Amino acid sequence: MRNGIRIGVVGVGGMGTFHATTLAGMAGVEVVAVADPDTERCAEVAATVGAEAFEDPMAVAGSTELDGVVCAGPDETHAEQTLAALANRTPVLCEKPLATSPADAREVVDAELSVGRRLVQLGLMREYDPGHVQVHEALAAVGDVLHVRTVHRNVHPEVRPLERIVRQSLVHDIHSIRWVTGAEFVDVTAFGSGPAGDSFRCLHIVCRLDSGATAACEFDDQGFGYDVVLEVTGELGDVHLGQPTRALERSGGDLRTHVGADWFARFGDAYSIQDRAWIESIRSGVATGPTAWDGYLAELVVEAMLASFEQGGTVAVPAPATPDLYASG
Ligand code: ISE
Repeated sequence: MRNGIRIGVVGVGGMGTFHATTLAGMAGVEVVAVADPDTERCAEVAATVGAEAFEDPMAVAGSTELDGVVCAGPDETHAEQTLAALANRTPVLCEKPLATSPADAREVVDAELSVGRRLVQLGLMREYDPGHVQVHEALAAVGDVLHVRTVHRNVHPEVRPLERIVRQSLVHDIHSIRWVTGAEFVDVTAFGSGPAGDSFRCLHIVCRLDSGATAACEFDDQGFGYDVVLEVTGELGDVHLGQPTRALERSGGDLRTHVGADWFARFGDAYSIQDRAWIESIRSGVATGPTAWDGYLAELVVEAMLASFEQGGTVAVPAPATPDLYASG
């Protein structure tokens, strides 16, 4: 007998574990399967949520027994596992990035198009952050958007190659810019600095959008802590979203506040709201949130940014026609 919505989670790293425990805590939802080649960790998470543990991620991604699959393994696995779920018409919550190349992302889009309805929700979760929602709602008051500025500071334990920084981190800023402007990227010009060679840690990217607006993304991977800023300048005013207010400690001549060292402190609520929205979409049969098309377009911008870093100068971003399936969203 079925007790509720049956979910499988692929990958039990930080995000996969978060999804597994968050979803398992929701009324009417059962996490019945978790998969990860790290069998020890997988068994631990499986025991915590009362699921069966699998070593082979594809056993869960391609299972016909599930109502939904979360793809939260390494970036390189997202496209293949999402395709396996799509082959069974199983709804997917895929962590970003959708893929690690535009061609692979396009394959997911094409598979979803051949199903003929949306089944993929992409984990670009800032759309669910209450602060980002407020920015979106405030846009009506500032008139046409002229410029968007994003700042993204991260503390990553290991030095990430540039390709990882852009694909794993900047992908959020790329999506925020598209989301608040409703415009697409025309071209990007990237600048970076860092300790040596290709290990840029501090990035600055200037972008032009097809609405005539501009955007600038600033990123720093070795900052003081986690910090995300979104600022929109419009014809009539601007909207600024910084770090949410926390208590200020005043002592010994210092003024201190805690910002958190990673994104869970800043975006924990957004992830939970996202996961609830995904379950709701499984119940209603109407997919919502960031799409596979958003993931594909983000990949095109990621590639253009990487090309600009590599060869210098301005690099054009391709502008594929939007398929009807994604036109209203
Ligand atoms: C991380 O993978 C995330 O998804 C965070 O939201 C982002 O802010 C961070 O930069 C990424 O490394």
